Amino acid sequence: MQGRTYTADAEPGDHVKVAGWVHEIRDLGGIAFLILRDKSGKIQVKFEKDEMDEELVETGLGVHRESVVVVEGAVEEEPRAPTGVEVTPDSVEVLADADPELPLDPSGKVDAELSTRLDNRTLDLRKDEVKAVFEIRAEVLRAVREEFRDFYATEINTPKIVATGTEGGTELFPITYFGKEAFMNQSPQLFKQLMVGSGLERVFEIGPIFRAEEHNTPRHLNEATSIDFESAFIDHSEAMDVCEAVVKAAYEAVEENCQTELEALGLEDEFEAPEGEFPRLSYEEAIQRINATGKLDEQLVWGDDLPTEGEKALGEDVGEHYFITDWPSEIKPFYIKDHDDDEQLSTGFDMMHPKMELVSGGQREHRYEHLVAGFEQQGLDPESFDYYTKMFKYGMPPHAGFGLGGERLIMTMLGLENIREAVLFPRDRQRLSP
Ligand code: ATP
Ligand code: AMO
Repeated sequence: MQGRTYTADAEPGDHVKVAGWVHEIRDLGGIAFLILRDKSGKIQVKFEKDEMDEELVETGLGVHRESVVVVEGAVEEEPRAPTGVEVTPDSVEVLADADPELPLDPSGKVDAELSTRLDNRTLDLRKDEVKAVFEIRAEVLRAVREEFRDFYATEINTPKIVATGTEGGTELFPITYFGKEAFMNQSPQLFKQLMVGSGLERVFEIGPIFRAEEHNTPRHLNEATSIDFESAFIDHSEAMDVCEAVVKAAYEAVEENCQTELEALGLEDEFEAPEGEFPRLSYEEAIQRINATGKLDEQLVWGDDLPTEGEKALGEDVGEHYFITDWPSEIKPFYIKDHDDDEQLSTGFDMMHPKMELVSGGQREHRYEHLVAGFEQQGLDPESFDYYTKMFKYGMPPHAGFGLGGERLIMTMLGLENIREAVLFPRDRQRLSP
């Protein structure tokens, strides 16, 4: 809109055209105020009924809440106005009227259930504290990209319609691809690995992953955002260094650039970027510590995957971000390399927030014969992964990497109760639209 000024930029002495939504109308009798809201904030528009054109007053005060209006007028200092300035309008135009019955209250005075909010995301995101989550999410992704680039990694995009799955623990979504069976990609795992053998050597991808998770939990989505990294010539320990740096960079960027958003969420005092090195516990130490808490009904033994309650108990015990390293080979995927001196022990690692797992990663098996043998051990047909394995015959360097769950990072960073709050339009078992 030509000549439009954001409300936050309106200064006393200016003559402005401001556009946005009617946040509130306060009628005090002889004087009334329209609070206009836009992306940058809010501004008060003053109507002195006896002194102003009748039609102008009628238009300005007759409009329903959440209608879209454009107001032109002079900006003056007014200490009693919420932002210290107000506009005295010489014109008000209604661009889009809003129904007086709203499915949820964007002023936030009336709470709404999460499902109502998700059904009406447009209105929900008119609330400062909801908008803040997505401004922070955008800042996190910006910072993560920058950090990867500082590590000399190249951003890539890999296919999301694929022929095979990679992550054994979760189901695939089948689709029909010109009469053939295909799947939605669970992870860019194999493609990012193929790229470390290419001229790109070190890559990252931020993109969707699709998982037909059977559980309906507050921390699983059926479409999630994976932040993937993979690099030639590094081992699992160096991959952990990168992982830690990326997570810290995300927190630091939010701390530095998102104070307004943190305030909207009431987190300005609590929010802290993690400091110091993340402790690295071996799987063996992890199960011992979980058992020692006495919080599980049954003691864990070597080879068990960590149950959700176990992760929770350990998280409370450790109290900060930490890694779990040296997992039993049998519970890690085929692409993870075992330790050279002990093939029961893998180089796989997880990075944990006290409340949940955020990352899986490890050094990869880059030796062709070992890779093919690993497929067979896990009951997978190496033939169907031929497009992947054959590249390991033409000079595939040792490499390592990780996948970080984008929504889990945001969720744990902001203390959100439900992962769906970190996605604009979440996909779960019950939700396919909007
Ligand atoms: P993986 O990497 O093993 O595929 P994940 O990244 O989803 O799983 P988590 O979310 O930490 O890992 O879950 C750990 C394990 O607990 C997973 O095997 C998951 O399927 C299982 N799990 C999660 N929530 C529940 C639940 N509510 N009930 C039962 N099992 C659950
Ligand atoms: P993994 O399966 O552990 O590893 O996934 C990596 C991270 O992605 C996030 N995540 C999810 N977030 C929300 N909903 C889901 N359904 C979901 N599934 C996974 C988690 C998890 O830690 N290929 C490996 C990574 C690698 O080795 O590089 C992989 O996909 O935060």
